[in-house]
Amino acid sequence: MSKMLEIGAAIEAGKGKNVQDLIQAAIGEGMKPMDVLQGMIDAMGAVGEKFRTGEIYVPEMLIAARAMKKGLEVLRPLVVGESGATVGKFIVGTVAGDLHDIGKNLVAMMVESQGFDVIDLGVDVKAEKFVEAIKANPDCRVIGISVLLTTTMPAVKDTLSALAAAGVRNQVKVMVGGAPVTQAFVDNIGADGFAADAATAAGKAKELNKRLN
Ligand code: B1M
Repeated sequence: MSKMLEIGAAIEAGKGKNVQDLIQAAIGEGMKPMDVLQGMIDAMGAVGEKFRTGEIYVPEMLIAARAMKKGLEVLRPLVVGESGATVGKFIVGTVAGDLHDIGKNLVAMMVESQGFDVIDLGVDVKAEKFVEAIKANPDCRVIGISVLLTTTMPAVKDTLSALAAAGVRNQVKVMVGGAPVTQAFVDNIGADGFAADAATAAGKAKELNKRLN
């Protein structure tokens, strides 16, 4: 069985330590960190499919997510590298009501690898917390909102309204992403950028950052 398949199986089985050891071994055998990362994302997608079809339930999804995060602890330094100088600040969080953060963490990692100073607000981030973070970082030009549930998508629009009400909306460009998000949704709520995956998000952050400098 290929190392990547073994990593995927260990993620699904929730064996975080195995995932870490297998990642080290795969890198040692010459696999690129980005290829390992993509394989891990695919493995989480397979977990999601099993949940969707009712083959597994939330607890199994949770243990897989934990194993994925353990793996990312090992992979992160290899992906982020020594990005010294910062090109700017990037405030990121998962929207209020939503506890999914694997994708958000990957986006944070990839944006950091492009030289940004990332301020991660975590999950279930209320609109006022985004407002406070922007006020505390007036030099921040780009913020990112991650959303994974159709039921929490309306909270993204509420967050944009809260930024406007607080008078900070024009200070930042807002990028939105997450499995259910589309460009049409982003346009419809008046956000500034959409990215379907973490690598694209890193490029989009750089593009949006330039637009306001
Ligand atoms: Co939940 N969950 N989950 N879940 N979960 C999904 C999202 C779901 C699609 C599963 C399914 O039904 N197939 C479904 C949502 C359906 C919908 O609304 N569309 C679902 C559900 C229903 C639920 C619960 C409601 C289940 C329940 O309790 N009945 C519940 C909700 C809890 C809550 O949030 N309030 C729930 C709970 C959970 C756990 C907490 C157990 C766990 C999350 C653990 C964690 O994140 N720490 C979990 C997990 C793991 C999943 C799945 C299996 C995997 C999500 C994931 O991490 N994918 C997921 C199924 C799926 O998505 N296929 C599912 C890997 C990750 C790398 O992909 O997050 O899409 P993703 O991120 C990508 C892109 O989206 C993009 O880049 C990332 C990397 O390439 N991206 C951005 C993400 N954020 C971005 C931001 C950007 C730009 C790009 O700019 C700022």
